[in-house]
Amino acid sequence: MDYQFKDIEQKWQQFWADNGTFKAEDKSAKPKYYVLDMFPYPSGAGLHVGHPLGYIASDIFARYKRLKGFNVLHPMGYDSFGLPAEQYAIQTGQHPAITTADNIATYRRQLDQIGFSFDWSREVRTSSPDYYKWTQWIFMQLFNSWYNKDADKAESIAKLVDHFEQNGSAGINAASDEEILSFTADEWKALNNREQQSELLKYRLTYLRESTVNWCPALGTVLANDEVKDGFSERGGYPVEQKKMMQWSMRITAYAERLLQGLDTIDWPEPLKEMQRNWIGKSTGASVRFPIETSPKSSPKERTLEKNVENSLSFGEGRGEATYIEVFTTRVDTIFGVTLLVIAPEHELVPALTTSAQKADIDAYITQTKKKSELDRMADAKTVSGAFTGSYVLNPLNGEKIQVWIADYVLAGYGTGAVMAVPSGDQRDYLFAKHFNLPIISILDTQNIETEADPTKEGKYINSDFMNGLDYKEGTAAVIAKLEAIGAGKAKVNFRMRDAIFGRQRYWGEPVPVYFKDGLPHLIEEEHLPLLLPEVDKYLPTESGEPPLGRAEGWKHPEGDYELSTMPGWAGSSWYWYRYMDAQNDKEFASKEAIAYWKDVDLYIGGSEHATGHLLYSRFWNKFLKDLDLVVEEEPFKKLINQGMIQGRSNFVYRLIDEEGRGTNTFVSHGLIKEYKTSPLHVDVNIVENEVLNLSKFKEWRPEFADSEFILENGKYICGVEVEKMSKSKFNVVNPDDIITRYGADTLRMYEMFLGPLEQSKPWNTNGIEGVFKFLRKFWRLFHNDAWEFSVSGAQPSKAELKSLHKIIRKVEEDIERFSFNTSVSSFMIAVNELTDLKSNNRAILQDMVIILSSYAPHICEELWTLLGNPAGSLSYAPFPKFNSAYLIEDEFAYPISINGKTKMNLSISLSLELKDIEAAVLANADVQRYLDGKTPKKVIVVKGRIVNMVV
Ligand code: ANZ
Repeated sequence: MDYQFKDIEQKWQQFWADNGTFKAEDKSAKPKYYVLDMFPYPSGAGLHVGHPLGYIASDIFARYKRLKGFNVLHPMGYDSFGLPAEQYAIQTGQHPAITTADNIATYRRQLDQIGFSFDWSREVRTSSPDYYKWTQWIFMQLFNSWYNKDADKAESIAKLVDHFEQNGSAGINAASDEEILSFTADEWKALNNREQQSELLKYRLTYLRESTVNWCPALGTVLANDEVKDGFSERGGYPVEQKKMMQWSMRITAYAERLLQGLDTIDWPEPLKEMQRNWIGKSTGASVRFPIETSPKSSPKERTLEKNVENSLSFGEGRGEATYIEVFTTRVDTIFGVTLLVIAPEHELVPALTTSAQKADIDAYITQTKKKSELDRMADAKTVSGAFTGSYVLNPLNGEKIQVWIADYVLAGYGTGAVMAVPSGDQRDYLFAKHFNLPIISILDTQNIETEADPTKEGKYINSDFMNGLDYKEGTAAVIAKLEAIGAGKAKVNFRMRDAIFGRQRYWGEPVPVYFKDGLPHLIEEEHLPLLLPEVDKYLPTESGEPPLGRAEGWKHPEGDYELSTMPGWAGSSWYWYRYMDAQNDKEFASKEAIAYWKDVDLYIGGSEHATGHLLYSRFWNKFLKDLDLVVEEEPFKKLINQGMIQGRSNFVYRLIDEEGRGTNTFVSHGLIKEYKTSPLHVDVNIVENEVLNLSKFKEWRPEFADSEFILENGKYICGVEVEKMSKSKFNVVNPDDIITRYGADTLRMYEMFLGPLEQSKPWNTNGIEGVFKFLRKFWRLFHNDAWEFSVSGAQPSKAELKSLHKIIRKVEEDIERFSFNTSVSSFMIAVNELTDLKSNNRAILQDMVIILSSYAPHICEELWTLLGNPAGSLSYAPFPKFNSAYLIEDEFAYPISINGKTKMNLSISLSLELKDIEAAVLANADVQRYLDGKTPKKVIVVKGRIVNMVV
């Protein structure tokens, strides 16, 4: 029979489903291997050909690992909470759970058609209560934990309370809010429950606090930084503004250092690691307190400097009126070059520092700043602007009086929101000082004031008695020591990363398992998990502006109101790989045994758009679960690969424009558009083949084109082509279903790999798909005779056959181990061509070929495998053929045999023969004898491995 891909593929997909062929074992003598895909959000549009790219690669790898004797876990599920289903619900009133279930059904049908070897018995859906029960449970563990910096891990809040009861706050080194109290054990016990709870909130790893958030009025929700691009929401492109709100946050900053260190232990693409490093943004420097000059009368000369600093720094420490401005600097060695202090316009001390004379200036400047986004503020390095507050601080080391300014280049959210400006050390500070005519002091003896100070190169510090002669490192250490001695500063590591907002004012997400009593949050009882998402009449905020959960009737905890915001999109995806290990467990998020066995993900494939969102949050939750001894590995994903995007290949038609500039219903073929006035129009790529427009389909495509006319070239309408993002609006979306209907899933799988290196982005281009289809048919042909009857021979394989086979064994093994899937496809084609040329139908050879090809094209291989007489379904666990290098050794050479300088023929002779034996073999050959025509050569010249020449 000819290659009937449709029947074959349906048959095997059914077989795999019925027999649970890819069910992973939870206990096995085999080594484990965990291959994970980033699970999809099931959108209404279904899968396009770009989506399966990574899934195909991971499936090839998973299947290959099974052949290599591993117990492979290769699961799939759905990240099914999220905004699109809810937006749709708002428009149509349809419950998001229904939309989501429908979309999942479509995804599942599409995925099944591609022949993936997923273990569907472990499917997860983040929106299903038996899943989000555990997301809520993890939230509760975070609420019940704090970060002990001395132990460098999370510990239970109960332990912290014990410590407070016995020792007060002394001896606690926590990652906490800034404004924590110091107290004795007695003082702690004297606090009422409310006071204690609000203090503990400053330590919890998930906590409530007022924060400035990205508020998107159109979406009615708060967005994470990575969901905002250039001041607009990534989804939908709506404007985003800054707003202060009470918000749940996750204290990810506690893990900043571990998140950074961990990157050195994992095999991820370097650019991705670099993005995480930048996001974490570690800076090593110092914090320095500049005393505010409180009374203009007391000049530093009247009091000793130390006294002065001490007085202002110790006065009212921590509470009441501020007496100093704290800056963060990475260049504390430049402290003697500080000639002004610049604070962010939003800095909390601005009102207190502004003198009445300067008030108008400062107010005007603040108004102007509000119009700029943070991004604009950082990007705009050239325009200098700022306003003087009228107040001064003192340099803590030399008592110099320093003006305090506000300027928008200083960001409120970074460091302390205040900068010690060193015009001779920093370019922005220099421009600022120049513009406002402020003093500039060199800090190095070699320095011209216009050059940036670089003490790492040359020059000696000046303007300081104790730094003279020191190098950069020593100078920095000396300044810090001085500052520490007078309590005016200390070494400090600063991170750019902020705590992560953990709440959305939306419906379709996990309810936060918290209720409020006396204004304080309390966890619900664990036995009441999951806290189910309640029904609401509409998916909109309430009249009073509360989130949609505020509409749920009778939804109330006996002791108080439930939290009304839901968890953000990243909650469910921050731990899902553990659920696959033990997806049905209703006692634990996964059993200890399952976690001890599967441990971590060996290979994770997904898009690079998750570089700082999902991949950072997942690492954070993983480290937290590790601290609680709930999981065994510090990092969740050992190796990660980002697959490239498949771009759309758009086609265009060209509408003829008439003299009045109006569009006509005539379309000009692409090669002729220079001769006419036309305007381009996207056309559905599905009615174009090899750039030729199907005219009748075009007329049917849209009613307005029904009687369109065409100006053709060579009788055809040729379309224009451009590579763009694959999107509905560009009519360039290619649905895998259509490809499968025409060519089958095996062709689709191989073709997607054939398009190019996995990591690279590349346009979808069906022009070469026929070639892949023909290859599979040719492979099928090897097993069949001319009458398309299955026919293989049991003969001993020839050397040439073995050589072809072992070349491909080695190539595919090397390629897959390097994740170079595209290069294998062309090697398969070469091997099949070689075997075809050799007229090979050798069972031993072909059976091994079937195993090698099966991870790429599983359906055709299953069919051939059973035709070869093997038990159905056993292919997936057959041993991958062993490469034997002996078959590749070139042991013969085809000598050109020439007589009187003319090559007559080639003759294969073993390379191990000596010269006289070669000569004998040549002369004994019947064909050579024929050429010699009975004559004996006068001379025979043999060059080993090159040529045999005879003179007759
Ligand atoms: C004095 C100085 C002298 C500085 C010098 C630099 C060069 P990174 O590496 O990004 O951490 N800075 C501190 N807080 C800031 C804020 N909120 N907004 C804008 N700039 C801020 O950079 C730290 C440096 O950026 C700090 O070191 C501070 O300027 C500035 F020759 O202090 B430096």
